[in-house]
Amino acid sequence: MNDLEQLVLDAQGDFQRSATPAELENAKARYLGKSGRLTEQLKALASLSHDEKKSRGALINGAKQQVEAALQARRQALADAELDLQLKAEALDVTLPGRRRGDGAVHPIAATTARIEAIFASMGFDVADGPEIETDWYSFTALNNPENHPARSMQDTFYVDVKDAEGRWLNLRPHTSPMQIRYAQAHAKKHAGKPHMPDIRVIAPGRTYRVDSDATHSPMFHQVEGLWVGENVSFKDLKAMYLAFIQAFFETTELKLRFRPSYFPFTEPSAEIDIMFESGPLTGRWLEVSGSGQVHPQVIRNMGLDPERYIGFAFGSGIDRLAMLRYGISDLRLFFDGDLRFLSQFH
Ligand code: 2NM
Repeated sequence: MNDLEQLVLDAQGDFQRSATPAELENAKARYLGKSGRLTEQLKALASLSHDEKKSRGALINGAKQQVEAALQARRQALADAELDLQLKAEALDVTLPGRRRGDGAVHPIAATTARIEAIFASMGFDVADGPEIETDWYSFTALNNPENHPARSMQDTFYVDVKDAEGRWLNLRPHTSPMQIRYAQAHAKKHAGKPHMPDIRVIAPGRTYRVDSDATHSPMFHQVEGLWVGENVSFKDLKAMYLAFIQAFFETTELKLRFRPSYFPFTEPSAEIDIMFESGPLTGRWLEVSGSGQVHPQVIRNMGLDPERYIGFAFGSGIDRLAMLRYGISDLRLFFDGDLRFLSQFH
């Protein structure tokens, strides 16, 4: 092996052993730098004759090309390895599940309300919505509550520190009946003077408030009241309508209704509505699900209608209680605690 072949072999070995670009550039300097081994060879040409220069020069150039090729190959290999490491370090596992925000869901009371609205809509009932802060007249006077009725007391009703035009405290409505009055008034006004007024068929679902709090009472709860006013309605319409509703609500015809005499200032006669399931887990017990009655003539008058001509039937049910029966829940407060362990069971 001649000296140039040895030089090329040494350079290839040095380059191959260089583990970093910096080491490789140092190795390069030992061959191609200002006083590198190849550079020294080229300098040595100066002392040769013209012919020797030509042949020796060609040999040195050949060796130089081999050294430069080895250098270039090693540079590329180091760059490739570097890129490879970087790609591995920055790799994304695209098969990992993403971090997503949980889906929201409809609250069981909202879902129950929507079901009730759909069932009554299918029977031709309108759905009315209105203020939760009411005047004394709409919450009590219009509904035939006497001045000294306990419902008017501060132990039973929440009052707002603002007075209405009559100088009476505003209240948080203790039932949705004020909305029934508002709806009936608007209906009566719309059809005043016409020979015929279509029947009023409306439900008023929504939040209601009473000073009450235990496992079965919450200071804020939900009611749905229904009202049917016409010239030719009777208790049998109330009974048939309520039976159709409650059977649709519980998705069974295997239940019966019972009307039990009761008292409300706004109805006369008045009755509690009980149901009994004839199959399923709640079989055999009468369950109170609603109050009801024939709307008192004074309340019909307060709606702007003539009680000699129009007769009305109404009921009021607790939406929360209906939801508890439907889902088998024993503590009303679970609905309002906002605990996801409870709420996520209704998705
Ligand atoms: C009930 C029970 C009985 C009722 C009465 C009225 C209105 F506005 F027509 F007078 N709406 N709802 C009513 C009747 C409510 O809840 C236990």
